[in-house]
Amino acid sequence: MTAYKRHLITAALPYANGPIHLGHLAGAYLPSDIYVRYMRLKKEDVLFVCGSDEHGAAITIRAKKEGVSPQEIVDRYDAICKKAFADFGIDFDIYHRTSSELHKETASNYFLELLEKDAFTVQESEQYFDKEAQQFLADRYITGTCPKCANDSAYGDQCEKCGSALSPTDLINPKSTLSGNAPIMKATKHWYLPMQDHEKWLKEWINEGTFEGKEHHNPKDWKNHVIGQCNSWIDGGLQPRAMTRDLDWGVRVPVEGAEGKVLYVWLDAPIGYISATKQWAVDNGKNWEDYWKNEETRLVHFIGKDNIVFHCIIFPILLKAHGEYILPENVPANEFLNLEGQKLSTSRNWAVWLHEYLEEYPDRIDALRYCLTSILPENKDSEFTWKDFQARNNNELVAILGNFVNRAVVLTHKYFDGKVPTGDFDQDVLDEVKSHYEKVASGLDKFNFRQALADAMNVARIGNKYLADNEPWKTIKTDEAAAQKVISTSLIIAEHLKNVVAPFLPNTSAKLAHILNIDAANWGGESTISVGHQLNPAELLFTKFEDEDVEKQVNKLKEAAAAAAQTFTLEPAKDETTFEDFQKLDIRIATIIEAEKVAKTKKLLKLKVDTGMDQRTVVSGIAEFYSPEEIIGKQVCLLANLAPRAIKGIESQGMILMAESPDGKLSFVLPEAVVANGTSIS
Ligand code: B3M
Ligand code: ZN
Repeated sequence: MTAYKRHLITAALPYANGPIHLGHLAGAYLPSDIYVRYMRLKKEDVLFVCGSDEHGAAITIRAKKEGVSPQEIVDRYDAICKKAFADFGIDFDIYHRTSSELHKETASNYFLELLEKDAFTVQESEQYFDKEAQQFLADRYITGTCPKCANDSAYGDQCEKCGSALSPTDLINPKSTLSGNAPIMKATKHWYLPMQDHEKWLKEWINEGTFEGKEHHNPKDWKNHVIGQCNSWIDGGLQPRAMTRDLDWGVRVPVEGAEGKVLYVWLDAPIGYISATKQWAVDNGKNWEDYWKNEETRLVHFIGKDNIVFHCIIFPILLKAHGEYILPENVPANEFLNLEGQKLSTSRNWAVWLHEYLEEYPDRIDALRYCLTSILPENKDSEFTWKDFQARNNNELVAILGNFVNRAVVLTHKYFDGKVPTGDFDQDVLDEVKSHYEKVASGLDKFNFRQALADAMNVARIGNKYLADNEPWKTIKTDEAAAQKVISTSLIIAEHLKNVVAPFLPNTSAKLAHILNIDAANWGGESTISVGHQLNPAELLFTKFEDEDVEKQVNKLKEAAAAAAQTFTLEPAKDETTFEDFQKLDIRIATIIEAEKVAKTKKLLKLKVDTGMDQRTVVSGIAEFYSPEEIIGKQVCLLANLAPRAIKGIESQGMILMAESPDGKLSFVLPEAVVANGTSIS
């Protein structure tokens, strides 16, 4: 395996169609930032690139929804995301844009170079087309049911639920997202990447870590879920994939006869890593090719799991097909972060937005970094709750890290005018502390950020215990030399703490350096604190997050989601009716006693309900929202005197009343307390 001279670290280019939320941070940006900070501390040559992904249907659909131009959308969100990252301390060397001229030129040339190398096949075929909108439907312009996992809102290029990459024709029941209509077929010409020709080397590269007969990386260093997703995709058989689209927003296809066509966003976007590197090289007098065309460079992509196939299969094929580029040495993708029991969602506005958090809590940057790092979805989905945030902030940052540093510094000021009292240290405890550099490093080297943070935090734990065991505030009266030794040793522990937490908590590390009046963090370096060294006054590193804060944040989340739900258009009010007409309806409380799916249907359940008067069969269209098992024993409202109707050959004797939200979700209407079956509703 190669000894690397430099590292090129990329973090997924977020779509400039919305602000950054905690899910983005936990997926790619926080782990990559921690990793890069660690590499910089070790004085490695490392370049960290990112930028806005400004093409693709994610952008144009958003623009259409807001009734503004795509350019307005990307300008707005590029600025918001860029600022939020900078304010939060995600320390990119460059945050670039795929709408820049340099990028367009880079992507366009890359396409031409691939064309020259015969990397594509050109094919005319029938594609889905929306007659009403007069547009071909690919990617996010078309949705339907995923053939792999049955998710009914899979996109034309990908199912975000199971991660499969799809083609529009794979979707079951395809629907245009522009008009909601079923599409028609229409012929069009596209440039295809014959991915099936690349199966063999991809399999070897991913599973054995060999490339062109040489050892490329150790496959044991890759996460299992990443390899698993790649294999299941390759084993499913790779298909030719169109690298061009019939759209007017994007990088133009630079060949004759391709008018009205742009590059596929998943060809365009990863080349964004290359153009970002080029721009950085121009700005810094460096050679970009050192980072992309030199085997002594180690390329690592930090992404979320929905981007795995694009970074582990499609982009590597594009790199290999070109021939001059290196392949990623690792792709440490994270899984998803959920929020307060639900999936994060931009459209439902169920999210904690980074720019809003920073506005509200400018002094709690490291607290958020700490909490998110502690729960990173490294190998499985995880969950952020404000209650957990509060617990980690109060019980760990305030009570352990902050408390230890504060005690050590306050005692130094109280007894020794803020000067390090002696050069006589407790070597045993310092040795134990120093062993943590290796532990933290080993976690970070393996992308085990949670473990690495826990190990860094243990230095504060050791410090706290050391103070508690030795009680210098007591021994100062009986054995001053002993107290001096404990305080001096604690200050050295605090100095090491400043170093080991630096990749995770950069602001805390800097503050600690200031309080201790020493240099910023260094990795594993010898202590610079010696007898007589003057400290600065103590400052609190962290403050408590109160119950009111938790409540406020949870409410804010719920209110924002409710407001977003409200933006659906409601049904217009119905015509007036009479009390007499209403009285004709016999609505009763009944209990579901049996439930089963109706064969060959997606929506129907056959229920047996006890109405108090009788037991009867009702067919109800709720199967997409409730499973048979979970509803047995539930009370429901039943329209009991509805004329019987045959549904799929089953006679349905009544109708269960459901609340239907504007987006079509159904939920039961229930009496507030359990009441007798047959109770009537009027
Ligand atoms: N913009 C997808 C996303 O934001 C995409 C990543 C591009 S990385 C080259 O999830
Ligand atoms: Zn799926």
